Amino acid sequence: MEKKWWKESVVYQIYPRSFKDSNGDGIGDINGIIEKLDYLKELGIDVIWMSPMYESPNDDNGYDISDYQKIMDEFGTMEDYERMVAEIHKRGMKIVMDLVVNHTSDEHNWFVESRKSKDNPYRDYYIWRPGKDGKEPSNWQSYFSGSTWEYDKTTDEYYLHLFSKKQPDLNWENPKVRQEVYDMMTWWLEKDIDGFRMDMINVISKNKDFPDITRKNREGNYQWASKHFVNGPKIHEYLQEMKEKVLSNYDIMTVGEMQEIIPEEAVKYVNSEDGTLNMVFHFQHMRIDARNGNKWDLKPFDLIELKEVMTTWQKELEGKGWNSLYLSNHDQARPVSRFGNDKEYRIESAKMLGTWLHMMQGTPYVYQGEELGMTNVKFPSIEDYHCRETLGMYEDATKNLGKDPEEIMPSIYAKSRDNARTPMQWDDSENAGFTEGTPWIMVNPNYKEINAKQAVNDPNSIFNYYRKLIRLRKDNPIIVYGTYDLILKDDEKIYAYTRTLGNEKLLVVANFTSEKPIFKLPEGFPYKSYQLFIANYDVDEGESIESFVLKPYEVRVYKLD
Ligand code: TEU
Ligand code: CA
Repeated sequence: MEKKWWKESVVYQIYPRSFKDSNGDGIGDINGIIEKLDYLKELGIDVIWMSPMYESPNDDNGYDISDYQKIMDEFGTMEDYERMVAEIHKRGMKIVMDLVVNHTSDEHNWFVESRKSKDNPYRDYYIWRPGKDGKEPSNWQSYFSGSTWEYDKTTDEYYLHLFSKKQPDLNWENPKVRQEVYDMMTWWLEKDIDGFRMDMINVISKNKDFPDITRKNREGNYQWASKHFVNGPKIHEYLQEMKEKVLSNYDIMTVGEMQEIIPEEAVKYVNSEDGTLNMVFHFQHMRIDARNGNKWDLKPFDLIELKEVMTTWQKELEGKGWNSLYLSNHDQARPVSRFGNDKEYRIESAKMLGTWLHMMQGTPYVYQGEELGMTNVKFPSIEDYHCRETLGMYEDATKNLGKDPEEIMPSIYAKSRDNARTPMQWDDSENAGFTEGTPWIMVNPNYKEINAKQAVNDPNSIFNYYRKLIRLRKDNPIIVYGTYDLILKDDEKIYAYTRTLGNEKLLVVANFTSEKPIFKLPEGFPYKSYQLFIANYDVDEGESIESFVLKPYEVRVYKLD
C-alpha cells in the first residue's frame, strides 16, 4: 500500500472560539492557540485542523464566511495567523484549514451584490428562484429547521440556503463561482497550509429543478430533500476540476465532510486511482443512537450495528481508499458521554474508545478536550444554548409541532452541538483557565476535576494514555497499514478485531459495557506467541489470551507472532 504522511498522522481539531482566550474578551483566539502548541506537540499531534477562522458575522460560529481572505477580528490579525502557521511548522506539525464553500454568509460582498437586482453581475453567484403559488419554490427543509428558501423582497425572489438563512448556497453551476473558489484555495495554499477539511462538500451540486418532495418523510410542512443534493449530478465533475486546477499542484491532505455518504459512493471520491479527495467524514456511526436518521429522536446504540458500520467502511475501502476515524468533532456530543460511561467509568471508557478507534485502519482525528475525557453538559436553560441547529429545532418543535419543552430538553442534553463547544478545560481556576473575562458560552462545571493541568501531571490520565497510543502509531507500521478483520461478530458486549501486516497481528478486544463479559478467542485462531501492547487496566501478562474476563470498559491490545 502506498505510504503517505497523512495516513501516518494523527489530526487534532481546534474549534478556535472555545480553545483558549488570550485577551480576556471571552472568545478563544489565535494567540491563545499559539500558547498551547507545545501542549499539542507533547500529545504527539502531527496535523492541526482549524475550524473556520475567517471573517464572519458568526451566525453559525464562522461557518458563515463574509470574507475568505480575512481573519475574523475576534481571533486576531493576518500577522497573528502567519505567526501561528510558522510556530506550527517550527514544531514539525502541519495545519489544515476548513473550506466552507457550499455557502457564504449573507454578509459576503458577493451576496450583498447578488441580492441588489436581477441583472447584477453577482446575481448568478447564488441560487435564486421565483416563488410558486405565493409560496417557496419547493418544500425542502433546511438542516437547521424551516424552509431552505428565504424570500427577498428587493427582487421578489427566493434564495436557497441548506443551512441558516444567513448562509446562502453558492451556485456551483456558475463557472465564475468555481474559479473564485479555486483562486481562493490557491491563495491559502501559497500561504503554506497543508490541506483542507471541506465542509459539506458533497452537497454543492443540486438538482436544478428543485422538485417538491411529495411523500412526507417528516412531521411539519417542510421535507428532507437530500436526494436532490447529496452526491448531486455534477459533484464529481466539480471535484475533478478542483483537483486539476488546485489540489494536484500541492502535497496536501484533503478530507471531505459528507452527509449521508455510504462506502460504495465514498470510493468514488477517495479511490487512489482517479478519486479527488484523500478521505471523507461519514456520519453512519453517528446515527446509531438515533431513530429514523433523526438525531433528536434518541435510542440506545446497538454494538452490533456499530460493528456493521465500522467493518463495512474498513473492508470497502481496503486497498482502494483511506478511512478517517473520528468519534467527535464540534458538531457531535462528547463520545465518553455518548458511547462510554461518563459517571462510574469515565476514565476507563474514554481510554477504551480511544484505543478501539485508533487501532483501526485510517487517520485518527482527536477533537479538543477528547484527550481529557471532557463530557456533555446540561445548561440551566434553553437561553444558555448558542448552537443554530439546536435553537432551530427547539423553535420548530415548540412553535410548529406543539411539543412540550420538557420533552425536548433530554434530546438537547444528549445531542446538542454545544456539548462539544463548551470552553476547553485547561486548569481548575475560574472559567477553567479558558479566559479571564466572561466566556462566550458556559464552562462545563466539572472543570475542577477534568482539566489539562491535572491530566498532564497524572501518569494514569486519559491525556497520557492518548500520548502513548499516538506514540505507538509512530513506532508500529501495523497500526497504520495493517489489514482489519472483525472477529466475534455477534457478541453484543465485546468489539474485537485484528490487524494484520506480514507475519504480525494485533488483537484488539474492547468491552463496551459496564459488565464483565468473558472473551474467548475463536477456535483455531493462529498465533505462536503474544505480548501485551496497550491496555487501560493492569493486566497479568502471563494470563492466557485463549479466554479471560474483561473488566468494565476494559480494552486490551495484544501483539501476536
Ligand atoms: O456540518 C454539516 C452538518 O452536517 C451538521 O451541521 C449537521 O447539521 C449536524 O451535525 C447534524 O446534526 C458542517 C459544519 O461542521 C457545521 O458546524 C456547520 O454548521 C455546517 O456544516 C454548515 O456550514
Ligand atoms: Ca480573545
